[in-house]
Formats: sequence, structure tokens, C-alpha cells
Amino acid sequence: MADTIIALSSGAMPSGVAVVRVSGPRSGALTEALIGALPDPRHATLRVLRDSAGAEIDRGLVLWFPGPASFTGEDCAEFHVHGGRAVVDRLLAVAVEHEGVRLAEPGEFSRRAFVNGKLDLVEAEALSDLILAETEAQRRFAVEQATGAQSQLYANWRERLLTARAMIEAEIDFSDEEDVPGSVSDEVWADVSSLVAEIDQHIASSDRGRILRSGFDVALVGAPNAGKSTLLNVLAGSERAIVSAEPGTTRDIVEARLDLDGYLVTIADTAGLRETDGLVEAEGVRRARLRAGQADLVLHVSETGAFNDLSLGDGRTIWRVRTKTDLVRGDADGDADFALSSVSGSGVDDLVGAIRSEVGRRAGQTDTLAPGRARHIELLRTGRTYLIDSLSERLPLELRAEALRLAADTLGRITGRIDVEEMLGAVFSRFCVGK
Ligand SMILES: Nc1nc2c(ncn2[C@@H]2O[C@H](COP(=O)(O)OP(=O)(O)O)[C@@H](O)[C@H]2O)c(=O)[nH]1
Ligand SMILES: [Mg+2]
Repeated sequence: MADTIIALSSGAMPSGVAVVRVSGPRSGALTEALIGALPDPRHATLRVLRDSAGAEIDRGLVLWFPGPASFTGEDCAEFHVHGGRAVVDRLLAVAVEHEGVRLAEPGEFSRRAFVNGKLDLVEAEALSDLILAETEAQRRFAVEQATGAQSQLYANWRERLLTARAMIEAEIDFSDEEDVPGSVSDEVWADVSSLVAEIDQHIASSDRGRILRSGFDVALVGAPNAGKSTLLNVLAGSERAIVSAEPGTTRDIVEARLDLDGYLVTIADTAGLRETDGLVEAEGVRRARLRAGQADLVLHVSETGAFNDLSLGDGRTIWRVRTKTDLVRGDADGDADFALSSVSGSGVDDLVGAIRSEVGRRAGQTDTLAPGRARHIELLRTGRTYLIDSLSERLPLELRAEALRLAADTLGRITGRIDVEEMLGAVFSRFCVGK
């Protein structure tokens, strides 16, 4: 018999209410032991919860969800008790005294829901995203994926490939019979080619998915003392980074997370770029370059208006930001895109406004689905490689059909339809306890 698992499923205590969730075959027996007779299924009922000696633990709403009509598909119960540490600790302690009942591991409820076919992997991941969502765009992205639209797309692709493979195998089987009509394979390969194009387009939108899900990454870089940390603090609206007239103060990367029009924007303050003998500062400079090399947007900050080449490689969007305009008179902006003073505040709104529109543009307003997780993108890329193999006319038809099967399996792994046992641990262990 599977273990019956129990955990606090609601957030930080103390709180008005805490929700403790139980799932597994002994849920009913445990609930009866705590409150007496089971309440009607799915009806919130006020009950006293008692330990085995009959002493009251607390009183609260109890819900009984007999499987399979429950979140996990198993028998489940919920106890809505007062959100005090000691209340919840006592309830959990009393519960795990029962044979076959133990505390849940991170993500274990969702994992059971997946195993019992209540959710596919994409939906389970989306649920975890929904719980972690801090901004409106993240919430919308997670909801879209949680409702299965993305899963449906992959299921359709997989279906097409399985059909294609069946047609090719039929052709292989009948190829020595004279009266088979003209090859159907041209049509099949044309469809596989167009599927490659669709997958390419989908992968190309992964930047958008990543920005929606993980946020838009901005890196502040430039010479020491240019005013990077001060600018970060102004953008964050709080003293996040240490500001000092002494050059080389910032070594670690300091981040501020902003919500701009519902999009999560992460701004990273970095060590000033300069040659240095200090080991710690040199490491800071290395990290600054690395971060800038991966950022969605680099703000190149300079107090002089002179901007040396950052040599960050191709594809970086770099904006030149002249700082400390309160200290200079007249026009000395050089070739800056923005000029501002973190002290007087002038010019700061222009920069924020520009970041706002850049994020909106790059995150896109369209409804097309975008993959937001590295796991999905990796599998899409692998699937695409198999499709390219299948299109190779140099290969015997048997191998081309096999490549179609491998591609279909790879797409099946995204939603978890295909042997996923080995990656379940990786997916669900990152969930929080009680989920
Ligand atoms: N007058 C003026 N001083 C500034 C401005 N921004 C930064 N500073 C000063 O310049 C010095 C270096 O700033 P900091 O933000 O630590 O530079 P960082 O090394 O690029 O992080 C500090 O003394 C700041 O107070 C500004 O807009 N106007
Ligand atoms: Mg600094």
C-alpha cells in the first residue's frame, strides 16, 4: 500500500488559517481518528480535531475528497486549522503516529497527481510556476500552460508524427507489391518538413517564454564610480547596493527585482570594469562580464559620456547611459542614448519608460504559445534533430521511420507520456513541500 502523506500546504505562519493536506489510502482512517465520523464528501464541515488521548488539538473546517475525484486522484482530506506553528506541529505529529502516514516530500502531492493522470508534466510544472509567480505576466503565462494549451500543441505534433510513421511503415511493408498506388511518402515528408518549420518557430519564441516566466534580465556595467550602484538603488526605490566614492566597492552581483507593467524585470548591479590586482575584485569583474554577456539588456553606464567598447560579443542589446548630469553644465552627453542624474532624478523616468517598452516588445503581446523552460526547449531541439534525420533521403526508409518514432517519443517526454521515471525526481524535487 502506498504511504499516506501529510503536509502543511498553505504559506508562512503565523497566519489566520493553515491548510494541512493529506493524501493516500489511509486518509479516511486518519481523518476519522482525528475527528470521528467522516464528513460528507467535498462539504466543508466544522469539527474538533483530537489526539489519540482525546485531547483537543484545535477546531477547524475539514474537507473529505474520496479518490479519484481529488487533486492527487487518491483519497484526500484537508484540515483548515488556525495558522499557528504549534497547532500545525501538533497536528502533524499526531498524524504521523498513525501507521502508514508520513510527512510529504517536496512536490509529492503533484507527483502523485501526475502518476494518477490528473496532470501531465507541463501542467504540473506550470502549477509550480503559478505558485512562484510574482508578477501578472508570470501568472498569465503559468495559467496558460496549466490549462493544457501547451500540452495540446505537443500532443498534436506527436500525433502527426505517429501517423507519418505508420504511413511510411505501410509503404515499407507493401513496397514489393505491384498494385500499390503511387507513393504517399512525398506527402508525409512534406508534412514533416512543415512540422520542422513549426517547431523552429516555436523554439524561436523561447526568449519570449523565458522573459515571461523568469523575467527580463538587465545588467548595469561600466567603469568603477560611474554611478551604477546608485542607479540600481534609484530604480529599485531602496538602498539595495552599497554606494561609495571609493572605486571598486561592488564585487558581488546585487540584484533588484522590479514589476514593470506586470513583467518581472531583474536589474543586476555589477563590479566596475577595470584592470585590477585585487583577486576578489578581479573575480567581481569576471562575473560582471559573464552576467552582461547573458543579459537581455545591458545598460552601459558612464559618468564622462565616453563609452569604451565592452566587447560582449554579438547579439547584446546595449544602451549607453550617461550619469551624474547634475554635475555638468551644458551638453556633454557624448554619444549617450540616455542622460540622467540619480541624485536629482532627472532623466530616470525616461530610462524606466524605455525599459518598460523594450520588455513589452520583447515579451510580445501575441497569443502564440512559447516554451519557457529549458527542459522543454532541450527536448524540442532533440526532437527536431530526429526530424532532420528522418528527412535525409540517403537513409533507408526503415531508419527514417525509426527517426520519426524517436522524434515522437521525444515530444512525448515533454508532457510525460513517454518513460519519464528518470526525470520525475528532477522535476518534482524543486517543488515546495505541501504542493
Ligand atoms: N552628483 C552625483 N553623484 C552621483 C550620482 N550617481 C552616483 N554618484 C556618486 O558617485 C559615486 C560612485 O557611485 P556608485 O553608485 O557607487 O558607482 P559605481 O561604482 O558605478 O557603483 C558615489 O559617491 C555616488 O554618490 C549622480 O547622479 N550625481
Ligand atoms: Mg558599485
